[in-house]
Amino acid sequence: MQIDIATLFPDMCEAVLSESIVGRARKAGHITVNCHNIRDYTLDKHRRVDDVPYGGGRGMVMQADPIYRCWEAICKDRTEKPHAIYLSPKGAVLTQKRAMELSKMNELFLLCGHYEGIDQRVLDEIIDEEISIGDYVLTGGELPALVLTDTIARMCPGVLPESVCFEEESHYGGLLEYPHYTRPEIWHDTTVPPVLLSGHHKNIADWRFAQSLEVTKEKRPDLYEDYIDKI
Ligand code: 4GS
Repeated sequence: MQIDIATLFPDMCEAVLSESIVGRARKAGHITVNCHNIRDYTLDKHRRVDDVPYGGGRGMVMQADPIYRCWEAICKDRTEKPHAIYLSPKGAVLTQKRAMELSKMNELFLLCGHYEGIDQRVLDEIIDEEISIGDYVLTGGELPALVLTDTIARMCPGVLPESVCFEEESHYGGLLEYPHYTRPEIWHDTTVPPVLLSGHHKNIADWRFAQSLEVTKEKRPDLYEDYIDKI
């Protein structure tokens, strides 16, 4: 998987992507993530990348050309055109299912917007898909691009030690996760559920599945109904 992120804040993206599991996966070569500064592609002598909106109104709009030239530069050394995603509240809300599908693609281009938005013409020309990370408004598309990169990265081969790591977690398979416990056995007068100390693998698996059902029914009745309808 190769992900190219076009942003006005490459250092912000790089800082997040250099740490923890994603940072390790990049160093080990399991995934390639490059952050590109859109400002490097402006032809303006003052390095401007935005201007006032036609038709008036508040704020600034990101210009088409620097974004297009950034996209062109990325495409030039690729064999196939990357699947281009614009992170925006107008997009379809991100789900585990879509993230899983995207993790099977070879090359992704993630475009981060700022200010009031981006000149529609460049979006119409290069963008294949718009994705939102939720129904709320942020100051920029960087955090959404990082969220998307993180969830995709963990499903790429070699990134997590075993595939069970992501298959057992919340939203994978449509249920929320069962609760976890670790040492000590008694903490603040509360003991660990005895079945977890039994060493009986079948009983433990059954208990965890029952907990998953219960937690999902309680916290996310919408997911629970979907799950029940499918079985
Ligand atoms: C989101 C979101 C977002 C919208 C970017 C206002 C700056 C901002 N992007 N999911 N302009 N939610 N973007 O809020 O993806």
